[in-house]
Amino acid sequence: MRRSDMQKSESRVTCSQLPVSTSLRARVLALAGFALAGVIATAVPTASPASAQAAADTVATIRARGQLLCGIAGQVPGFSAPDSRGEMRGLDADTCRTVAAAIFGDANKVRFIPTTSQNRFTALQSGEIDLLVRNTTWTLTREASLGFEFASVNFYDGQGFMVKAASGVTSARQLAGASICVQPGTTTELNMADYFRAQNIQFTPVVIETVEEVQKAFISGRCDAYTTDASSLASFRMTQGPNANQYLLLPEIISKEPLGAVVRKGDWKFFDIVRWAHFATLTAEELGITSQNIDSFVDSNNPDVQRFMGKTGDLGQMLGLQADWAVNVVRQVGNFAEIWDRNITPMGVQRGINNLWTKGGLQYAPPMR
Ligand SMILES: N[C@@H](CCC(=O)N[C@@H](CS)C(=O)NCC(=O)O)C(=O)O
Repeated sequence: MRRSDMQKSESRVTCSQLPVSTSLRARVLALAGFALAGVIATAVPTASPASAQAAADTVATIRARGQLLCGIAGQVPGFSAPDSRGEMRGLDADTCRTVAAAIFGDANKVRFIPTTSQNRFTALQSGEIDLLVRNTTWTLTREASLGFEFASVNFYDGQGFMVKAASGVTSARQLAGASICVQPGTTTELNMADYFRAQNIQFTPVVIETVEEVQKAFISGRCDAYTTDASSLASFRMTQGPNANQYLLLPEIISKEPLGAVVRKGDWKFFDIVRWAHFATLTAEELGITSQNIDSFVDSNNPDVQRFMGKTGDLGQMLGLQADWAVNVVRQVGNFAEIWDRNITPMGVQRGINNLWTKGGLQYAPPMR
């Protein structure tokens, strides 16, 4: 299907409740002459406006505020969703916490800001958030054109399709003529178009902004299939409880979706902290250090452990942090395996390529020295 045909058949539902954009637009437009205003006004970020903020000292801003402002999805169990007590839980939420633990020695000094697939990038560009950890795929465009850098990857994912088991569909190749629910402003939307065009298969995208509405549309039968990152499909299935087996994940994984933590380009001090907070969780896993046993490593004579604990060397100082920054990350949030097991394992998703490199996976931390 050609793009023009696709657009004709596209059904668009716009969201009336965007958590960020209203105040965001007002704030940005108030900054007279600020290069970003035009971008926000059209809500289609294309240039590299964040370079205007390259000189900003994000860490100083975070310290002065006393809190990290972390953009998350807020509605994706396993990644970021409130628990019964209203605490934000999930892999993305914990990634935010590792950064707060590194900067403040207190993983709780985070304010979670819900963003949508559509407004997440303007929220980061404008400074409404310091850090974006929202099921967001690392792509060339997002770095080279939107003015961001991906500091870490917390989940190597891929795009999948879910159908109702009762439909009898068992392969994405059987989706000819199907209507497929997807969220806008995502790599998902683009990959799907590429995939079906390459196979010469016609389909109707049903583009819906909020995850709640997109899932409702799929459940009610308004679309025949639902496509997004396979991890999010697992999350959706889990939330269906006893009805979970009514939904089937098709075998085709059609893309690479390295999901990670995103910062504005140019503030390397903050970039380094976000990146090495993640590497600290991997290094701890590699060294066998957990939130539970970390105190038993205090007197270790292993030089790698001594540096990790801040007993020798000056790694903390180099990052502008306390000597025990990595200890705070692991004690308060856990090593990567603990973070994974707490958030992802309950969805029935295997570690697979997200394992440490020593176990055949892609998670690899450069030396902490
Ligand atoms: N990884 C893709 C897709 C991201 C995305 O929006 N995923 C959906 C999957 S459920 C999501 O997070 N929705 C939550 C929401 O919109 O609140 C991207 O970066 O474009």
